[in-house]
Amino acid sequence: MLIRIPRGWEISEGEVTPERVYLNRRKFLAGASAALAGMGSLVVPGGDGLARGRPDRKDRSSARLLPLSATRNAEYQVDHPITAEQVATRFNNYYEFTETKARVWKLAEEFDSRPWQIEIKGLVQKPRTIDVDDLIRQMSLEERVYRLRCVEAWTMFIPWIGFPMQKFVEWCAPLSNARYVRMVSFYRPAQAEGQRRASRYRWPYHEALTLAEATNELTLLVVGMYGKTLPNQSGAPLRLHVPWKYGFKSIKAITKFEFTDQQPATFWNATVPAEYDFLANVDPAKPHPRWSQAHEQLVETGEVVPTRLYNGYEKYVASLYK
Ligand SMILES: Nc1nc2c(c(=O)[nH]1)N[C@H]1C(S)=C(S)[C@@H](COP(=O)(O)O)O[C@H]1N2
Ligand SMILES: [Mo]
Repeated sequence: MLIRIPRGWEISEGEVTPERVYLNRRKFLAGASAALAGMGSLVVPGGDGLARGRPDRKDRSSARLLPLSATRNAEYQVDHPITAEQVATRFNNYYEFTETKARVWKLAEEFDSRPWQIEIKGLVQKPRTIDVDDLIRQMSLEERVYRLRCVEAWTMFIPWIGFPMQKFVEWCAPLSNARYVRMVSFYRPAQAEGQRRASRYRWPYHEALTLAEATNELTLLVVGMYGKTLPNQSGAPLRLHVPWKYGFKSIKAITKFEFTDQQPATFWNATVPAEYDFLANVDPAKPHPRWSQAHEQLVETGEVVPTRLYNGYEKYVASLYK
């Protein structure tokens, strides 16, 4: 059975068949392994798991990935082999850089993702700014394998390393009238060519969750993947992953958390309100206006499988939407 999956989820972009995606995949995999062979090892042993703020270029860009160890949490597994690292880190949506998935990793290579300050503001006891590595040191890290289901109907299985957003929210100490958490990414046109183009996008990328969603046990703030620090193309130094929602909710490169009592605007909803809603929960019965959401394609194998309500996480989250 063939479904047509959209290539970008841009109105201007066409759609491609799974065969075409498969061919592209083989092409980018070949390119990726050649690049890896030329670079030597990406991992520098002997790190303490956190990128320290040294001033040389490679440290600033997070291009130098450091080993990051965290115990795998057995509660959060998938019924499918993990997606190969070279696939997950060479097929990205990150419109600050480009709308072409296979080019993101290259264009993001020089991005300065360290040092990195994170601002916490709004309805909290004490607004503050903290360096990302100081924050990470205060959280205990774990590994969780989650499904990542893009609204474009493709899926990967990724071993993230991070900490529950619930712990982070507790640490922020929101006031009792806080109802939402708004998250904002960076605005740096000099380093991100997608932000230099005249476009209809309202940079910086911004997203939000209800406080109940942010403190659900599944919601993870991510600082690493595949046993290493997060590469730039995957959202270094800090991103979100909410596995029961379409991937666009999982904002990358977060610079700001703001607690509010009103529902914040979100990037894709503001751009195309008829197509992307605030909740964006994975739901096979609710088609996108331009394509079905009943099935999805596994990026690595090309296999097409049925989509599950809440991306298979119904038992954790269904009660949020009663
Ligand atoms: N800042 C930012 N975050 C973002 C995006 C983006 O363009 N910019 N794309 C989103 C989309 S559509 C998806 S599917 C996931 C993709 O994450 P991945 O590239 O690690 O697979 O990131 C999300 N987070
Ligand atoms: Mo996506």
